[in-house]
Amino acid sequence: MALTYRTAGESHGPALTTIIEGLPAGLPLTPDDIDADLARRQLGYGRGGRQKIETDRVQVTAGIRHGRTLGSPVALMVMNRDFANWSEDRMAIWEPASEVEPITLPRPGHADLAGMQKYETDDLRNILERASARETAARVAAGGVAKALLRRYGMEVRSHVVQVGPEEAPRRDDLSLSDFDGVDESPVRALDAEASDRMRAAIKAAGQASDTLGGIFEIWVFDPIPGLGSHVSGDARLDGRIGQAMLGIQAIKGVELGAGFELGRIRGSEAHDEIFWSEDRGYHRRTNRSGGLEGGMTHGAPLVVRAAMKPIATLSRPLASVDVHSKEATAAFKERSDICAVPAAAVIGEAVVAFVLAQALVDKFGGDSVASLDAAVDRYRAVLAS
Ligand code: EPS
Repeated sequence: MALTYRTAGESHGPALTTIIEGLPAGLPLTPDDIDADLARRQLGYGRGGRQKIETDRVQVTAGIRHGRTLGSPVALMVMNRDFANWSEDRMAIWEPASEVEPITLPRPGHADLAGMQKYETDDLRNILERASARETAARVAAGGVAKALLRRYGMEVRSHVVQVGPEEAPRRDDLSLSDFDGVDESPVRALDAEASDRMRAAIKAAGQASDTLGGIFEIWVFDPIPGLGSHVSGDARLDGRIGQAMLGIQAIKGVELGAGFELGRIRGSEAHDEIFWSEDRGYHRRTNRSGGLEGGMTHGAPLVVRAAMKPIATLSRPLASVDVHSKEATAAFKERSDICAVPAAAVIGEAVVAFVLAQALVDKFGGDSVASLDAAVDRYRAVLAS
């Protein structure tokens, strides 16, 4: 069975739900496998008031017994504590206790206007609630499970923020797993202390100007098993699957794999990673411009994915819009929001990349139980070593 997940839930509804199907039985899991990432997603300088209300913790309602998966769908729930403030009226499931006016001033950069047209509603809350990046908590929950599966086979997923607005961190192509130790202690999840200070100052200045900032983050996956993904069809290529997963995150507008767009500017002799072999290392590369991917497959070097996030579209100094009732020019709807969420987006990026790799792992090695997955991976590793 293919490994898939689906989320449900509105930003200010009762809860977020994640259902994961196709996990092998017998995978050991602890609450911390999920909760640690949920907590990391809530960090970052520049978050708004909502994070003071929420303390995200997972509740498992199906699929796990005595700390191990059963092979049945795993259902995860993250409560929205803020729902208590919305349940009577604005987000009442049934008839609201008092009349709720529709919100008719779509925000540029949000799903509001196109969503109102598509779903034929004059109330942008009907769109906003699901378009909100609150939903990413549910994806991070799925990612925590995927990471536990990957970790079993020696694969570790990390992230760092490389740019906030105009402030860039020095480019690093040589990172190792231990370089990421302590990255969560930076208020913007940057590896370089000086860049971290500049990024923090940029967020502060944007906030003081009632504005918002985007940025760029990078995901690294260490020790991927070679041969995950496939060259045989476009939709089997890991490049495409990772691109889809990353671009499926709210506000992500660009993705690069390895040297990415730079590869369009240089010659082939400078662009590719020459192949070497030694007794102790087997096949290896001295460069990683491919970001660990060739022909839509992992080749064993770290997977490196970069993504650009646009600035948050809810502005406290709102942009020009039009009232969908009167068609009069007006300022867009204004709501409490974040100034910058790039540090959180990096954690979300880890989750979606982890899930794509876990899917590729299950696609390749199959099996209804981790015991059969273990055996298939061991056999394959023995073939690679021979
Ligand atoms: C979001 C708006 C803000 C963010 C939210 C995403 O929520 P609120 O409208 O409740 O202040 O805080 O992100 C989260 C709640 C979260 O947990 O990440 C949006 O419009 O996308």
